Amino acid sequence: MRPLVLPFLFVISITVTTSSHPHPLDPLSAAEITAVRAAVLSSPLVPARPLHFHYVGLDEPDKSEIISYAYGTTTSSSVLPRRAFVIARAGGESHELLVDITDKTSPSVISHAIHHGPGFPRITAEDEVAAMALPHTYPPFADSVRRRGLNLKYPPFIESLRRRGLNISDVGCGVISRGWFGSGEPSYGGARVAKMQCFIYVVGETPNFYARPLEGITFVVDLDRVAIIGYKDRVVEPVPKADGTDYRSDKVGPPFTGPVAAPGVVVQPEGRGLHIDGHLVRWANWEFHLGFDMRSATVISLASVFDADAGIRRRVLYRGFVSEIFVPYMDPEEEWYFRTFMDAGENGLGVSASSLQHGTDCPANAVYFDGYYADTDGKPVMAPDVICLFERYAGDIAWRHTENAITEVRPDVTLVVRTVVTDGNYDYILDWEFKTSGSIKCVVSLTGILEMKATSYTNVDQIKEDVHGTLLAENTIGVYHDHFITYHLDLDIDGTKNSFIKNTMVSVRNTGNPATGGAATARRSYWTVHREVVETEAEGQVNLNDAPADLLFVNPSKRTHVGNLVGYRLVPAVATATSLLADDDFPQRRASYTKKQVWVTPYNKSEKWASGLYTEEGTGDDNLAAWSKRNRRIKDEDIVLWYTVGLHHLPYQEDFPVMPAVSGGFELRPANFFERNPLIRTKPPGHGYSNCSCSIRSE
Ligand SMILES: *[C@@H]1O[C@H](CO)[C@@H](O)[C@H](O)[C@H]1NC(C)=O
Ligand SMILES: *[C@@H]1O[C@H](CO)[C@@H](O)[C@H](O)[C@H]1NC(C)=O
Ligand SMILES: *[C@@H]1O[C@H](CO)[C@@H](O)[C@H](O)[C@H]1NC(C)=O
Ligand SMILES: [Cu+2]
Repeated sequence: MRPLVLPFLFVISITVTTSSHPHPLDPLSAAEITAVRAAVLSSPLVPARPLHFHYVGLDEPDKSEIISYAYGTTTSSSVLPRRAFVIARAGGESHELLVDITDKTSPSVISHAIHHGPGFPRITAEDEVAAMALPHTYPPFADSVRRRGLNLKYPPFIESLRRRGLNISDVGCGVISRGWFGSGEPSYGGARVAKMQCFIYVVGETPNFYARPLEGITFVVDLDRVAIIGYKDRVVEPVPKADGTDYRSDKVGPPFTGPVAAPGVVVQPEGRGLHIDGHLVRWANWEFHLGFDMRSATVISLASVFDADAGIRRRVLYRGFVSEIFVPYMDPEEEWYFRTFMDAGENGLGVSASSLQHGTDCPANAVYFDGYYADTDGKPVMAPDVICLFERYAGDIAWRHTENAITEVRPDVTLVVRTVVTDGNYDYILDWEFKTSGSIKCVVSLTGILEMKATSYTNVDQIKEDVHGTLLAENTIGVYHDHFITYHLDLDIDGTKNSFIKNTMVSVRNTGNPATGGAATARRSYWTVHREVVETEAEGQVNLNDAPADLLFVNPSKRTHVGNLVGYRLVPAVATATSLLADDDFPQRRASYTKKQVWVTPYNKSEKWASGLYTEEGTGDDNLAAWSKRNRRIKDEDIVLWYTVGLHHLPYQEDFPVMPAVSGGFELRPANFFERNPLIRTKPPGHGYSNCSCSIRSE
């Protein structure tokens, strides 16, 4: 669900400077976005106006060129072309353009195509602003609002309406993508269509408009024509009250509770251990490139780890980013059935990235990166402080041992790359944590506001039927839903060609008879490992809940001294839910990849978006599962792991009015990659670690 109040956009003025050549994976700069715009607008290939930009991003050079730039002999990016990929809407069509901006002063469109298949590019903020203005001049809606004001079934509500003298501008409407339901509903002549739902939003009452839905009313809007093409006022429910929905500190307290928190002081007496050169980050034994994209937000590329024992830098991850976030709601009623959001493809995670609050979203020792993207007009927008990086010492232990009189302990200090995506009501905190052990840990934490449905119920004792959610407060249901966060992880373990190995644990019965391979002991059973080197995509799909398995990505041509294949393994953390929807249900067809947490595909530059390039109203014909139907070879190939973190969300009262963060994630952990514990030679810390002048507060 999208915000009714849009963040301020900083449109910056550009001075084109002849700067040094960017890294081939650097996101488009403001000057480059400006050059792309100029090329597209002056191209005779797309004469129709108005022309709206829905996506503008880097079209990176081929992977082989980037690999040789990063690790080979090519030392200058000046030989590599600089290109942008654009999706624009004009004349009722979606246009795909490649723009060469190698020379920013004379950018040129080098290819153009019109998308003829199903689906549309993302809904822009400008689409939403235009649609949101429509209800206020739509007479049937005024009638609906009045109808609710006079509804005698809900006296307290009427009272408050009268006192307030409810005026239609106290109502705000938000755009909701309509999903895709095949021939089960109108096609509206192939128009780009969304729905809208409205909320009571009285300035000064509560900032939490998601808590006060005007239930029962649904608009259908043609986004290109900016026109209402459908309207339904089906049921009248009371609007939940504003009391208790505010979450601002000056409204909820004092008195305040919780620890009398000492402010989070971070002391790094020798400065940050972090080196930043443009978009390249070097920290401890790690090095990587940090990018940003309108659709995926943060992009980690070319992550490599220094192997101190071998004295060389070794490749781990070519590219990692969040490819899609699928959030289907579990209420089949008229106002809710279509709420099956795909946040990256329908809205864009990068354009939804929040400016991080210094000292609270990220600690005091954080450094910040701005993001740049194009607005609908193609002009560059600067999103300040959308990525932060910080070293974290949270009191954890990296390794330790006590034996006789010896104790050795090493603290676990890590580097965190954080982005917060606020897609309307929900906030996703997306962390990439780099550990000196060689692990990369991805954590996604969900917080923010639930999507709530208004109801006449005020107590669970009144409820006899399935209300598809939890009664969170009087007149307020938090509707059941899922979150599926799908990561694109192009692992390049010690090189480009890798294989995927499933090590499944199987129970073995001890026969007690050496003649039949048993051991002549009283032991009845044990487990061992059934090792399978996966040949094709179909075998590479794994549901983690089927059988216990270690999932390994190895370089089949690299071995340790004792002969193990060097590799990394996938260690899932909590949140391994898979979709429970029927395979033939429309939202499931669009997100058919959510029945398995693990997919492995051969690398293909154009297969980036798990839900397909045209996700909005898309049919799933171009999604991860559709590509994988080709059942390509994935053994000893350049392969990509797609991992989906899944959570079934049954709301609880504690999630109201704003929910405490709940997390899921996974870790990519070295597996026979190093010859031994890579932290063995970590220097024990000096006294600084325990230097605290803290004393216990007395009451
Ligand atoms: C509704 O409120 C707005 C803003 O307070 C005001 O400008 C407008 O005249 C009001 N409309 C009616 C019909 O009362
Ligand atoms: C890459 O993927 C796209 C989309 O799935 C497909 O059309 C194309 O044929 C693929 N290319 C190769 C070389 O497999
Ligand atoms: C602790 O920190 C203070 C202030 O930075 C410094 O003066 C002192 O020497 C430190 N003590 C130790 C044991 O490191
Ligand atoms: Cu949720």
